[in-house]
Amino acid sequence: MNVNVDHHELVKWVQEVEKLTQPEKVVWCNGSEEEYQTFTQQMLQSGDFLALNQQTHPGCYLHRSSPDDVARTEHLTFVCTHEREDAGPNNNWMSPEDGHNKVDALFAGCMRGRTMYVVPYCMGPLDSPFSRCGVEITDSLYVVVNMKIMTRMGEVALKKILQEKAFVRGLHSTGDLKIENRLIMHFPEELMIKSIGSGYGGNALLGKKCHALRIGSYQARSEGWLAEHMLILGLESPEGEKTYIAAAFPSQCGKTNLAMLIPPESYQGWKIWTVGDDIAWIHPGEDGRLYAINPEAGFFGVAPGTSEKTNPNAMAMLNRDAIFTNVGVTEDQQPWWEGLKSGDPVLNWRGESLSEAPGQPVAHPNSRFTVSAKQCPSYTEEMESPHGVPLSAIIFGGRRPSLIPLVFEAKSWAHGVWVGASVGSETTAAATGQVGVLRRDPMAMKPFCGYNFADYWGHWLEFADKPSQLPKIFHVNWFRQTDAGEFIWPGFGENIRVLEWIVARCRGKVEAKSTPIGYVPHIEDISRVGLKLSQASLEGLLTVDRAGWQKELESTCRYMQTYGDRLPSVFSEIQEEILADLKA
Ligand code: OXD
Ligand code: MN
Repeated sequence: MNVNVDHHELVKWVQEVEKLTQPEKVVWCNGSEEEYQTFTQQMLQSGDFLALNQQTHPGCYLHRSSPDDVARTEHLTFVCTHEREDAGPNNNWMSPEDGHNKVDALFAGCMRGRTMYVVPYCMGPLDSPFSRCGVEITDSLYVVVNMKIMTRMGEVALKKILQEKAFVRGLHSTGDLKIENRLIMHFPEELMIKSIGSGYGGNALLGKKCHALRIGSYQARSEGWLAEHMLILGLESPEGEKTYIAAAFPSQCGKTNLAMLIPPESYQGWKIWTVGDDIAWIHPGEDGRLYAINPEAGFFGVAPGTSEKTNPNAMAMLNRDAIFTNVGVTEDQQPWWEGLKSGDPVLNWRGESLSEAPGQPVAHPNSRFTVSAKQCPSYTEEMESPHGVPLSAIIFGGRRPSLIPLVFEAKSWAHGVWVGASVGSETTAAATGQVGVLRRDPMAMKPFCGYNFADYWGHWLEFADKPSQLPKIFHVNWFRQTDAGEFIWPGFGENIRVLEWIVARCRGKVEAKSTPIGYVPHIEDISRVGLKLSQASLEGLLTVDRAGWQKELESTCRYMQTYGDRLPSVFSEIQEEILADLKA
Protein backbone atom coordinates (compact mmCIF):
# COMPACT_ATOMS: atom_id res chain seq x y z
CA MET A 1 0.00 0.00 0.00
CA ASN A 2 1.29 3.49 -0.87
CA VAL A 3 0.34 5.15 2.38
CA ASN A 4 3.16 5.49 4.88
CA VAL A 5 2.01 3.90 8.09
CA ASP A 6 5.43 3.53 9.71
CA HIS A 7 5.52 4.20 13.44
CA HIS A 8 1.79 4.63 13.63
CA GLU A 9 0.04 2.97 16.56
CA LEU A 10 -1.91 0.95 14.02
CA VAL A 11 1.32 -0.71 12.90
CA LYS A 12 2.26 -1.43 16.49
CA TRP A 13 -1.09 -3.06 17.11
CA VAL A 14 -0.86 -5.13 13.91
CA GLN A 15 2.58 -6.33 15.03
CA GLU A 16 1.24 -7.27 18.47
CA VAL A 17 -1.59 -9.22 16.89
CA GLU A 18 0.85 -10.93 14.52
CA LYS A 19 2.95 -12.01 17.49
CA LEU A 20 -0.11 -13.37 19.28
CA THR A 21 -1.81 -15.15 16.39
CA GLN A 22 1.30 -16.18 14.35
CA PRO A 23 -0.03 -15.97 10.79
CA GLU A 24 2.01 -17.20 7.87
CA LYS A 25 1.71 -13.81 6.19
CA VAL A 26 0.09 -10.42 6.59
CA VAL A 27 -1.82 -8.64 3.80
CA TRP A 28 -2.97 -5.02 4.08
CA CYS A 29 -6.16 -4.64 2.05
CA ASN A 30 -6.39 -1.63 -0.26
CA GLY A 31 -10.07 -2.04 -1.12
CA SER A 32 -9.58 -1.90 -4.91
CA GLU A 33 -11.80 -3.64 -7.41
CA GLU A 34 -8.79 -5.60 -8.61
CA GLU A 35 -8.11 -6.83 -5.09
CA TYR A 36 -11.76 -7.91 -4.74
CA GLN A 37 -11.46 -9.93 -7.96
CA THR A 38 -8.22 -11.56 -6.78
CA PHE A 39 -9.76 -12.54 -3.44
CA THR A 40 -12.85 -13.87 -5.20
CA GLN A 41 -10.70 -16.09 -7.43
CA GLN A 42 -8.82 -17.36 -4.39
CA MET A 43 -12.09 -18.20 -2.67
CA LEU A 44 -13.36 -20.03 -5.74
CA GLN A 45 -10.18 -22.08 -5.75
CA SER A 46 -10.33 -22.87 -2.04
CA GLY A 47 -14.02 -23.78 -2.22
CA ASP A 48 -15.05 -20.94 0.15
CA PHE A 49 -17.05 -19.60 -2.77
CA LEU A 50 -19.09 -21.57 -5.28
CA ALA A 51 -19.81 -19.79 -8.54
CA LEU A 52 -23.50 -19.26 -9.18
CA ASN A 53 -24.89 -19.14 -12.72
CA GLN A 54 -22.79 -16.37 -14.32
CA GLN A 55 -25.27 -15.88 -17.16
CA THR A 56 -28.25 -15.14 -14.93
CA HIS A 57 -26.22 -13.86 -11.93
CA PRO A 58 -22.89 -12.37 -13.09
CA GLY A 59 -20.47 -11.75 -10.23
CA CYS A 60 -22.62 -13.72 -7.76
CA TYR A 61 -21.19 -16.36 -5.44
CA LEU A 62 -22.45 -18.76 -2.81
CA HIS A 63 -20.77 -19.30 0.53
CA ARG A 64 -21.75 -22.18 2.83
CA SER A 65 -20.90 -21.52 6.44
CA SER A 66 -20.05 -24.17 8.98
CA PRO A 67 -23.44 -25.77 9.85
CA ASP A 68 -23.43 -24.70 13.49
CA ASP A 69 -22.27 -21.19 12.65
CA VAL A 70 -25.38 -19.71 11.08
CA ALA A 71 -26.53 -16.83 13.28
CA ARG A 72 -25.42 -14.39 15.95
CA THR A 73 -24.66 -16.18 19.22
CA GLU A 74 -25.90 -13.78 21.86
CA HIS A 75 -25.02 -16.03 24.81
CA LEU A 76 -21.35 -15.89 23.73
CA THR A 77 -21.37 -12.11 23.22
CA PHE A 78 -19.94 -10.04 26.09
CA VAL A 79 -19.52 -6.40 27.04
CA CYS A 80 -16.39 -6.03 29.18
CA THR A 81 -16.47 -2.88 31.31
CA HIS A 82 -14.67 -2.20 34.58
CA GLU A 83 -17.97 -1.86 36.43
CA ARG A 84 -20.48 -4.65 35.86
CA GLU A 85 -23.34 -2.17 36.23
CA ASP A 86 -22.07 -0.17 33.25
CA ALA A 87 -22.80 -3.12 30.96
CA GLY A 88 -26.19 -3.58 32.68
CA PRO A 89 -28.59 -6.51 32.92
CA ASN A 90 -29.08 -6.30 29.13
CA ASN A 91 -25.55 -7.60 28.46
CA ASN A 92 -23.41 -10.58 29.37
CA TRP A 93 -20.52 -9.15 31.34
CA MET A 94 -16.90 -9.96 32.05
CA SER A 95 -14.21 -7.74 33.51
CA PRO A 96 -11.82 -6.40 30.84
CA GLU A 97 -8.99 -8.37 32.45
CA ASP A 98 -10.86 -11.69 32.36
CA GLY A 99 -12.23 -10.88 28.92
CA HIS A 100 -8.80 -10.26 27.40
CA ASN A 101 -7.25 -13.27 29.13
CA LYS A 102 -9.98 -15.67 28.06
CA VAL A 103 -10.14 -14.53 24.47
CA ASP A 104 -6.39 -14.04 24.00
CA ALA A 105 -5.86 -17.66 25.05
CA LEU A 106 -8.02 -18.65 22.09
CA PHE A 107 -6.24 -16.22 19.76
CA ALA A 108 -2.77 -17.53 20.68
CA GLY A 109 -1.35 -19.13 17.54
CA CYS A 110 -4.81 -19.35 15.93
CA MET A 111 -3.61 -18.02 12.54
CA ARG A 112 -0.71 -20.47 12.07
CA GLY A 113 -0.56 -21.41 8.40
CA ARG A 114 -3.15 -18.74 7.56
CA THR A 115 -3.02 -15.27 6.06
CA MET A 116 -3.88 -12.35 8.28
CA TYR A 117 -5.74 -9.54 6.49
CA VAL A 118 -5.68 -5.98 7.78
CA VAL A 119 -8.91 -4.27 6.75
CA PRO A 120 -9.19 -0.51 7.38
CA TYR A 121 -12.80 0.63 7.02
CA CYS A 122 -14.93 3.71 7.46
CA MET A 123 -18.49 3.60 8.80
CA GLY A 124 -20.39 6.43 7.12
CA PRO A 125 -19.58 8.66 4.13
CA LEU A 126 -15.83 9.40 3.95
CA ASP A 127 -16.36 13.15 4.19
CA SER A 128 -18.88 13.06 7.03
CA PRO A 129 -17.94 14.49 10.44
CA PHE A 130 -20.19 11.77 11.89
CA SER A 131 -18.29 8.85 10.33
CA ARG A 132 -16.04 6.69 12.44
CA CYS A 133 -13.24 4.42 11.28
CA GLY A 134 -12.12 1.01 12.35
CA VAL A 135 -9.60 -1.64 11.43
CA GLU A 136 -10.62 -5.27 11.36
CA ILE A 137 -7.84 -7.83 11.44
CA THR A 138 -9.19 -11.17 10.23
CA ASP A 139 -8.09 -14.50 8.85
CA SER A 140 -11.28 -14.92 6.81
CA LEU A 141 -11.41 -13.84 3.17
CA TYR A 142 -15.19 -14.19 3.35
CA VAL A 143 -15.14 -11.42 5.96
CA VAL A 144 -12.83 -9.27 3.82
CA VAL A 145 -15.04 -9.42 0.72
CA ASN A 146 -18.18 -8.77 2.77
CA MET A 147 -16.50 -5.79 4.45
CA LYS A 148 -15.64 -4.48 0.98
CA ILE A 149 -19.36 -4.40 0.12
CA MET A 150 -20.67 -3.33 3.52
CA THR A 151 -18.24 -0.47 4.29
CA ARG A 152 -15.96 2.10 2.65
CA MET A 153 -12.93 -0.12 2.90
CA GLY A 154 -9.17 -0.01 2.21
CA GLU A 155 -6.84 2.82 1.32
CA VAL A 156 -9.49 5.57 1.56
CA ALA A 157 -10.30 4.53 5.13
CA LEU A 158 -6.63 4.17 6.06
CA LYS A 159 -5.94 7.75 4.94
CA LYS A 160 -8.75 8.96 7.18
CA ILE A 161 -7.44 6.90 10.10
CA LEU A 162 -3.96 8.37 9.71
CA GLN A 163 -5.41 11.88 9.67
CA GLU A 164 -7.78 11.37 12.57
CA LYS A 165 -5.49 9.13 14.60
CA ALA A 166 -8.54 7.38 16.05
CA PHE A 167 -10.03 4.05 15.14
CA VAL A 168 -11.88 1.12 16.63
CA ARG A 169 -9.71 -2.01 16.82
CA GLY A 170 -11.40 -5.24 15.80
CA LEU A 171 -9.60 -8.56 15.95
CA HIS A 172 -11.33 -11.51 14.35
CA SER A 173 -10.45 -15.11 13.63
CA THR A 174 -12.64 -18.01 12.63
CA GLY A 175 -10.56 -20.03 15.11
CA ASP A 176 -11.67 -23.66 14.94
CA LEU A 177 -15.34 -22.66 14.37
CA LYS A 178 -16.36 -24.78 17.37
CA ILE A 179 -19.08 -23.18 19.40
CA GLU A 180 -17.28 -24.06 22.65
CA ASN A 181 -14.33 -21.95 21.47
CA ARG A 182 -16.41 -18.99 20.32
CA LEU A 183 -16.42 -15.57 22.05
CA ILE A 184 -17.54 -12.17 20.79
CA MET A 185 -16.01 -9.64 23.19
CA HIS A 186 -16.46 -5.89 23.34
CA PHE A 187 -14.23 -3.54 25.33
CA PRO A 188 -16.07 -0.23 24.88
CA GLU A 189 -13.76 1.65 27.25
CA GLU A 190 -10.85 0.74 24.91
CA LEU A 191 -12.86 0.99 21.65
CA MET A 192 -11.89 -2.63 20.99
CA ILE A 193 -13.58 -5.80 19.72
CA LYS A 194 -12.21 -9.34 19.81
CA SER A 195 -14.25 -12.06 18.12
CA ILE A 196 -13.22 -15.67 17.59
CA GLY A 197 -14.83 -18.95 16.56
CA SER A 198 -17.46 -17.70 14.11
CA GLY A 199 -17.34 -16.57 10.50
CA TYR A 200 -20.99 -15.50 10.33
CA GLY A 201 -22.68 -12.12 9.92
CA GLY A 202 -22.79 -9.93 12.97
CA ASN A 203 -20.29 -12.15 14.82
CA ALA A 204 -17.62 -11.64 12.18
CA LEU A 205 -18.27 -8.55 10.04
CA LEU A 206 -17.16 -6.38 12.93
CA GLY A 207 -18.14 -3.05 11.35
CA LYS A 208 -21.81 -3.93 11.64
CA LYS A 209 -23.26 -4.91 15.02
CA CYS A 210 -20.02 -4.89 17.05
CA HIS A 211 -18.73 -1.49 15.93
CA ALA A 212 -21.69 0.45 14.52
CA LEU A 213 -24.02 -0.56 17.36
CA ARG A 214 -22.30 -1.90 20.50
CA ILE A 215 -19.16 0.23 20.50
CA GLY A 216 -21.03 2.94 18.55
CA SER A 217 -23.80 3.30 21.12
CA TYR A 218 -21.21 3.62 23.90
CA GLN A 219 -19.29 6.28 21.95
CA ALA A 220 -22.54 8.02 21.02
CA ARG A 221 -23.50 8.40 24.65
CA SER A 222 -20.28 10.14 25.58
CA GLU A 223 -20.38 12.33 22.46
CA GLY A 224 -24.09 13.28 22.53
CA TRP A 225 -25.55 11.29 19.62
CA LEU A 226 -27.40 7.99 19.07
CA ALA A 227 -26.32 4.74 17.36
CA GLU A 228 -29.50 2.82 16.55
CA HIS A 229 -30.75 -0.42 14.97
CA MET A 230 -32.88 1.51 12.48
CA LEU A 231 -33.60 1.72 8.80
CA ILE A 232 -33.76 5.18 7.25
CA LEU A 233 -36.13 6.02 4.39
CA GLY A 234 -37.33 9.06 2.53
CA LEU A 235 -41.02 9.10 1.61
CA GLU A 236 -41.79 11.36 -1.35
CA SER A 237 -45.39 12.41 -1.90
CA PRO A 238 -46.92 12.97 -5.36
CA GLU A 239 -46.36 16.70 -4.72
CA GLY A 240 -42.63 16.03 -4.34
CA GLU A 241 -42.50 16.64 -0.58
CA LYS A 242 -39.89 14.38 1.09
CA THR A 243 -40.20 13.22 4.66
CA TYR A 244 -37.47 11.17 6.36
CA ILE A 245 -38.28 8.42 8.81
CA ALA A 246 -36.08 6.10 10.89
CA ALA A 247 -37.58 2.83 12.10
CA ALA A 248 -36.34 0.27 14.61
CA PHE A 249 -37.48 -3.33 14.42
CA PRO A 250 -35.84 -6.44 15.82
CA SER A 251 -33.90 -8.62 13.34
CA GLN A 252 -36.06 -10.30 10.68
CA CYS A 253 -39.11 -8.08 11.18
CA GLY A 254 -38.94 -6.62 7.67
CA LYS A 255 -36.59 -3.62 7.98
CA THR A 256 -35.04 -4.28 4.56
CA ASN A 257 -38.48 -4.68 2.95
CA LEU A 258 -39.82 -1.48 4.52
CA ALA A 259 -36.70 0.49 3.57
CA MET A 260 -37.18 -0.52 -0.10
CA LEU A 261 -40.97 -0.48 -0.26
CA ILE A 262 -42.64 -0.04 -3.64
CA PRO A 263 -46.05 1.57 -3.23
CA PRO A 264 -49.11 -0.32 -4.52
CA GLU A 265 -51.09 0.87 -7.56
CA SER A 266 -53.46 2.99 -5.52
CA TYR A 267 -50.44 5.04 -4.35
CA GLN A 268 -49.31 6.25 -7.74
CA GLY A 269 -46.91 9.14 -7.52
CA TRP A 270 -45.56 8.10 -4.10
CA LYS A 271 -41.95 6.96 -3.89
CA ILE A 272 -39.69 5.53 -1.20
CA TRP A 273 -35.96 6.32 -1.20
CA THR A 274 -33.69 3.96 0.72
CA VAL A 275 -31.07 5.64 2.88
CA GLY A 276 -30.34 2.58 5.06
CA ASP A 277 -31.84 -0.78 6.03
CA ASP A 278 -30.30 -1.65 9.40
CA ILE A 279 -28.33 1.02 11.26
CA ALA A 280 -28.73 4.76 11.80
CA TRP A 281 -26.30 7.15 13.48
CA ILE A 282 -28.35 10.11 14.60
CA HIS A 283 -26.97 13.54 15.49
CA PRO A 284 -28.63 16.73 16.70
CA GLY A 285 -28.24 19.44 14.07
CA GLU A 286 -27.75 23.15 14.67
CA ASP A 287 -31.39 23.76 13.75
CA GLY A 288 -32.54 21.49 16.61
CA ARG A 289 -33.60 18.66 14.32
CA LEU A 290 -32.12 15.16 14.42
CA TYR A 291 -30.11 14.08 11.36
CA ALA A 292 -29.40 10.46 10.43
CA ILE A 293 -26.60 8.87 8.43
CA ASN A 294 -26.34 5.24 7.45
CA PRO A 295 -22.89 4.05 8.52
CA GLU A 296 -23.03 1.10 6.12
CA ALA A 297 -22.49 0.96 2.35
CA GLY A 298 -24.34 -2.26 1.59
CA PHE A 299 -27.11 -4.57 2.71
CA PHE A 300 -26.68 -7.86 4.57
CA GLY A 301 -30.30 -8.91 4.15
CA VAL A 302 -32.29 -11.99 5.07
CA ALA A 303 -32.96 -14.03 1.89
CA PRO A 304 -35.98 -16.23 2.79
CA GLY A 305 -39.24 -14.45 2.11
CA THR A 306 -37.64 -12.02 -0.37
CA SER A 307 -39.57 -12.13 -3.66
CA GLU A 308 -41.01 -10.04 -6.48
CA LYS A 309 -44.10 -9.63 -4.34
CA THR A 310 -42.51 -8.78 -0.99
CA ASN A 311 -39.50 -6.76 -2.16
CA PRO A 312 -39.13 -6.19 -5.93
CA ASN A 313 -36.33 -3.67 -5.37
CA ALA A 314 -34.26 -6.27 -3.53
CA MET A 315 -34.87 -8.79 -6.31
CA ALA A 316 -33.65 -6.25 -8.87
CA MET A 317 -30.37 -5.72 -7.02
CA LEU A 318 -29.66 -9.41 -6.45
CA ASN A 319 -29.07 -10.53 -10.01
CA ARG A 320 -25.44 -9.36 -10.15
CA ASP A 321 -22.39 -8.81 -7.92
CA ALA A 322 -23.91 -10.25 -4.77
CA ILE A 323 -22.72 -12.76 -2.19
CA PHE A 324 -25.25 -15.34 -1.04
CA THR A 325 -24.68 -17.19 2.22
CA ASN A 326 -26.44 -20.45 3.11
CA VAL A 327 -29.12 -20.39 0.41
CA GLY A 328 -30.05 -23.41 -1.75
CA VAL A 329 -29.32 -23.76 -5.47
CA THR A 330 -31.28 -24.84 -8.53
CA GLU A 331 -30.02 -27.33 -11.10
CA ASP A 332 -28.60 -24.48 -13.21
CA GLN A 333 -26.82 -22.94 -10.17
CA GLN A 334 -29.20 -20.09 -9.45
CA PRO A 335 -29.69 -19.11 -5.80
CA TRP A 336 -32.91 -20.34 -4.21
CA TRP A 337 -34.73 -19.75 -0.92
CA GLU A 338 -38.13 -20.30 0.58
CA GLY A 339 -40.65 -17.72 -0.61
CA LEU A 340 -38.79 -16.98 -3.85
CA LYS A 341 -41.71 -18.36 -5.85
CA SER A 342 -39.65 -19.37 -8.92
CA GLY A 343 -37.13 -22.08 -9.82
CA ASP A 344 -36.72 -25.57 -8.39
CA PRO A 345 -33.97 -26.16 -5.88
CA VAL A 346 -31.83 -29.30 -6.07
CA LEU A 347 -29.37 -28.66 -3.22
CA ASN A 348 -30.03 -27.25 0.24
CA TRP A 349 -27.87 -24.74 2.14
CA ARG A 350 -25.55 -27.48 3.35
CA GLY A 351 -25.03 -28.69 -0.23
CA GLU A 352 -27.08 -31.88 0.31
CA SER A 353 -29.44 -33.05 -2.39
CA LEU A 354 -33.03 -32.50 -1.30
CA SER A 355 -33.79 -36.21 -1.17
CA GLU A 356 -31.03 -36.61 1.45
CA ALA A 357 -32.69 -34.02 3.70
CA PRO A 358 -36.44 -34.35 3.24
CA GLY A 359 -38.71 -31.95 5.11
CA GLN A 360 -35.87 -29.61 6.05
CA PRO A 361 -35.58 -25.99 4.91
CA VAL A 362 -33.73 -25.57 1.61
CA ALA A 363 -32.22 -22.22 2.53
CA HIS A 364 -31.24 -21.69 6.16
CA PRO A 365 -33.91 -19.44 7.78
CA ASN A 366 -31.14 -16.91 8.50
CA SER A 367 -29.52 -17.19 5.05
CA ARG A 368 -28.38 -13.85 3.68
CA PHE A 369 -27.39 -11.77 0.69
CA THR A 370 -24.64 -9.14 0.72
CA VAL A 371 -24.93 -6.43 -1.90
CA SER A 372 -23.83 -2.85 -2.47
CA ALA A 373 -26.50 -0.26 -1.65
CA LYS A 374 -25.78 1.41 -4.98
CA GLN A 375 -27.37 -1.55 -6.78
CA CYS A 376 -30.75 -0.88 -5.19
CA PRO A 377 -33.23 0.85 -7.55
CA SER A 378 -34.41 3.03 -4.65
CA TYR A 379 -30.82 4.08 -3.76
CA THR A 380 -30.50 7.82 -3.21
CA GLU A 381 -27.42 10.05 -3.30
CA GLU A 382 -28.60 11.24 0.11
CA MET A 383 -26.95 8.12 1.47
CA GLU A 384 -23.66 9.91 0.78
CA SER A 385 -24.75 13.17 2.40
CA PRO A 386 -22.13 14.06 5.04
CA HIS A 387 -24.73 15.67 7.33
CA GLY A 388 -27.40 13.01 6.91
CA VAL A 389 -31.12 13.46 6.44
CA PRO A 390 -33.46 15.31 8.87
CA LEU A 391 -35.83 12.96 10.67
CA SER A 392 -39.51 13.84 11.05
CA ALA A 393 -40.51 10.52 12.62
CA ILE A 394 -39.03 7.65 14.54
CA ILE A 395 -40.93 4.38 14.47
CA PHE A 396 -40.59 1.44 16.84
CA GLY A 397 -42.13 -1.95 16.21
CA GLY A 398 -42.04 -5.62 17.02
CA ARG A 399 -43.59 -8.90 16.05
CA ARG A 400 -46.78 -9.07 18.16
CA PRO A 401 -49.60 -11.44 17.15
CA SER A 402 -52.15 -9.72 19.41
CA LEU A 403 -53.02 -6.60 21.41
CA ILE A 404 -50.64 -3.99 19.95
CA PRO A 405 -52.49 -1.76 17.44
CA LEU A 406 -51.37 -1.31 13.85
CA VAL A 407 -50.06 2.14 14.73
CA PHE A 408 -50.11 4.67 17.55
CA GLU A 409 -48.27 7.90 18.24
CA ALA A 410 -46.55 8.76 21.51
CA LYS A 411 -47.82 11.83 23.32
CA SER A 412 -44.40 13.37 23.90
CA TRP A 413 -40.70 12.65 23.39
CA ALA A 414 -40.43 11.14 26.90
CA HIS A 415 -43.50 8.99 26.32
CA GLY A 416 -42.00 7.92 22.99
CA VAL A 417 -38.76 6.92 24.68
CA TRP A 418 -40.80 4.85 27.11
CA VAL A 419 -42.72 3.29 24.19
CA GLY A 420 -39.38 2.39 22.56
CA ALA A 421 -38.10 0.98 25.83
CA SER A 422 -41.18 -1.21 26.18
CA VAL A 423 -40.97 -2.86 22.74
CA GLY A 424 -41.54 -6.60 22.84
CA SER A 425 -41.16 -9.01 19.96
CA GLU A 426 -41.20 -12.68 19.15
CA THR A 427 -37.69 -14.04 18.63
CA THR A 428 -36.51 -15.04 15.11
CA ALA A 429 -33.78 -17.13 13.48
CA ALA A 430 -31.33 -14.19 13.36
CA ALA A 431 -29.91 -15.39 16.66
CA THR A 432 -29.46 -18.95 17.93
CA GLY A 433 -32.09 -20.01 20.47
CA GLN A 434 -35.81 -20.66 20.53
CA VAL A 435 -37.83 -18.94 17.80
CA GLY A 436 -41.26 -17.36 18.43
CA VAL A 437 -40.98 -16.51 22.13
CA LEU A 438 -41.93 -13.03 23.28
CA ARG A 439 -39.02 -11.09 24.70
CA ARG A 440 -38.54 -7.43 25.56
CA ASP A 441 -36.39 -5.86 22.89
CA PRO A 442 -36.18 -2.15 23.78
CA MET A 443 -35.60 0.02 20.70
CA ALA A 444 -34.78 -3.32 18.93
CA MET A 445 -31.39 -2.92 20.65
CA LYS A 446 -31.51 -5.81 23.14
CA PRO A 447 -28.64 -7.65 21.45
CA PHE A 448 -26.80 -4.49 20.43
CA CYS A 449 -26.70 -1.83 23.14
CA GLY A 450 -23.11 -1.60 24.40
CA TYR A 451 -24.04 -0.28 27.86
CA ASN A 452 -26.69 -0.39 30.58
CA PHE A 453 -30.15 0.08 29.04
CA ALA A 454 -31.25 2.31 31.94
CA ASP A 455 -28.42 4.74 31.13
CA TYR A 456 -29.27 4.43 27.43
CA TRP A 457 -32.89 5.45 28.06
CA GLY A 458 -31.60 8.32 30.18
CA HIS A 459 -29.42 9.38 27.25
CA TRP A 460 -32.41 9.31 24.87
CA LEU A 461 -34.41 11.43 27.33
CA GLU A 462 -31.67 14.07 27.47
CA PHE A 463 -32.42 15.07 23.88
CA ALA A 464 -35.61 16.69 25.13
CA ASP A 465 -33.57 19.07 27.32
CA LYS A 466 -32.25 21.00 24.34
CA PRO A 467 -34.30 23.46 22.31
CA SER A 468 -35.31 21.30 19.41
CA GLN A 469 -37.78 20.13 16.85
CA LEU A 470 -37.53 16.48 17.77
CA PRO A 471 -39.14 13.84 15.54
CA LYS A 472 -42.50 12.47 16.58
CA ILE A 473 -42.33 8.90 17.88
CA PHE A 474 -44.66 6.11 16.70
CA HIS A 475 -45.18 2.41 17.33
CA VAL A 476 -46.35 0.04 14.61
CA ASN A 477 -47.26 -3.65 14.50
CA TRP A 478 -47.57 -5.35 11.12
CA PHE A 479 -47.91 -8.80 12.68
CA ARG A 480 -51.39 -9.07 14.26
CA GLN A 481 -52.96 -12.48 13.61
CA THR A 482 -56.45 -13.96 13.58
CA ASP A 483 -57.28 -16.81 15.96
CA ALA A 484 -56.48 -19.11 13.04
CA GLY A 485 -52.96 -17.67 12.87
CA GLU A 486 -53.38 -15.66 9.66
CA PHE A 487 -51.86 -12.20 9.38
CA ILE A 488 -54.61 -9.55 9.37
CA TRP A 489 -52.64 -6.66 7.89
CA PRO A 490 -51.29 -7.33 4.37
CA GLY A 491 -47.92 -5.72 5.14
CA PHE A 492 -45.07 -5.17 2.63
CA GLY A 493 -45.94 -2.46 0.02
CA GLU A 494 -49.25 -1.80 1.78
CA ASN A 495 -47.39 -0.50 4.84
CA ILE A 496 -47.22 2.81 2.98
CA ARG A 497 -50.82 3.37 4.14
CA VAL A 498 -49.53 3.64 7.69
CA LEU A 499 -46.50 5.72 6.66
CA GLU A 500 -48.86 8.14 4.93
CA TRP A 501 -50.74 8.66 8.20
CA ILE A 502 -47.47 9.10 10.09
CA VAL A 503 -46.29 11.74 7.63
CA ALA A 504 -49.67 13.50 7.79
CA ARG A 505 -49.34 13.61 11.60
CA CYS A 506 -45.80 15.00 11.35
CA ARG A 507 -47.00 17.70 8.99
CA GLY A 508 -50.04 18.54 11.14
CA LYS A 509 -52.44 17.49 8.39
CA VAL A 510 -54.60 14.99 10.25
CA GLU A 511 -56.32 14.68 13.63
CA ALA A 512 -56.07 11.56 15.80
CA LYS A 513 -57.95 9.88 18.63
CA SER A 514 -56.40 10.29 22.06
CA THR A 515 -56.29 6.99 23.98
CA PRO A 516 -54.46 5.96 27.19
CA ILE A 517 -51.58 4.48 25.16
CA GLY A 518 -51.20 7.35 22.68
CA TYR A 519 -52.82 8.84 19.58
CA VAL A 520 -54.51 6.32 17.28
CA PRO A 521 -55.78 7.03 13.72
CA HIS A 522 -59.44 7.68 13.06
CA ILE A 523 -60.45 4.71 10.95
CA GLU A 524 -61.19 6.83 7.86
CA ASP A 525 -57.61 8.18 7.91
CA ILE A 526 -56.02 4.84 7.00
CA SER A 527 -56.79 4.28 3.33
CA ARG A 528 -58.38 0.95 2.41
CA VAL A 529 -58.62 1.77 -1.33
CA GLY A 530 -57.52 -1.28 -3.30
CA LEU A 531 -57.21 -3.43 -0.18
CA LYS A 532 -59.11 -6.57 0.74
CA LEU A 533 -59.41 -5.57 4.37
CA SER A 534 -62.82 -5.12 5.94
CA GLN A 535 -63.73 -2.06 7.95
CA ALA A 536 -64.26 -4.34 10.96
CA SER A 537 -60.76 -5.84 10.62
CA LEU A 538 -59.18 -2.40 10.41
CA GLU A 539 -61.23 -1.29 13.42
CA GLY A 540 -59.90 -4.34 15.27
CA LEU A 541 -56.35 -3.34 14.39
CA LEU A 542 -56.88 0.16 15.76
CA THR A 543 -58.72 -0.73 18.96
CA VAL A 544 -57.11 -0.30 22.37
CA ASP A 545 -58.04 -3.28 24.54
CA ARG A 546 -57.89 -1.75 28.02
CA ALA A 547 -57.76 -5.01 29.99
CA GLY A 548 -55.11 -6.44 27.70
CA TRP A 549 -53.04 -3.27 27.98
CA GLN A 550 -53.15 -3.35 31.78
CA LYS A 551 -51.56 -6.81 31.66
CA GLU A 552 -49.05 -5.60 29.06
CA LEU A 553 -48.15 -2.70 31.30
CA GLU A 554 -47.59 -5.03 34.27
CA SER A 555 -45.24 -7.12 32.17
CA THR A 556 -43.37 -4.02 30.92
CA CYS A 557 -43.01 -2.70 34.46
CA ARG A 558 -41.70 -6.05 35.71
CA TYR A 559 -39.10 -5.99 32.97
CA MET A 560 -38.08 -2.39 33.59
CA GLN A 561 -37.78 -2.95 37.34
CA THR A 562 -34.85 -5.26 36.63
CA TYR A 563 -32.89 -2.06 35.91
CA GLY A 564 -33.38 -0.91 39.52
CA ASP A 565 -32.27 2.53 40.65
CA ARG A 566 -30.71 3.52 37.35
CA LEU A 567 -34.12 3.55 35.64
CA PRO A 568 -35.14 7.13 34.67
CA SER A 569 -37.69 8.34 37.22
CA VAL A 570 -39.90 9.79 34.50
CA PHE A 571 -40.67 6.21 33.41
CA SER A 572 -42.67 5.50 36.57
CA GLU A 573 -44.62 8.74 36.11
CA ILE A 574 -45.47 7.74 32.53
CA GLN A 575 -46.51 4.24 33.59
CA GLU A 576 -48.71 5.54 36.39
CA GLU A 577 -50.40 7.98 34.05
CA ILE A 578 -51.13 5.31 31.42
CA LEU A 579 -52.40 2.91 34.06
CA ALA A 580 -54.71 5.53 35.57
CA ASP A 581 -56.07 6.35 32.10
CA LEU A 582 -56.60 2.67 31.31
CA LYS A 583 -58.55 2.19 34.54
CA ALA A 584 -60.58 5.40 34.15
C1 OXD B 1 -28.85 -8.28 11.19
C2 OXD B 1 -29.49 -8.62 12.47
O1 OXD B 1 -28.07 -9.07 10.66
O2 OXD B 1 -30.16 -7.75 13.04
O3 OXD B 1 -29.09 -7.17 10.71
O4 OXD B 1 -29.35 -9.75 12.95
MN1 MN C 1 -30.11 -5.87 12.10
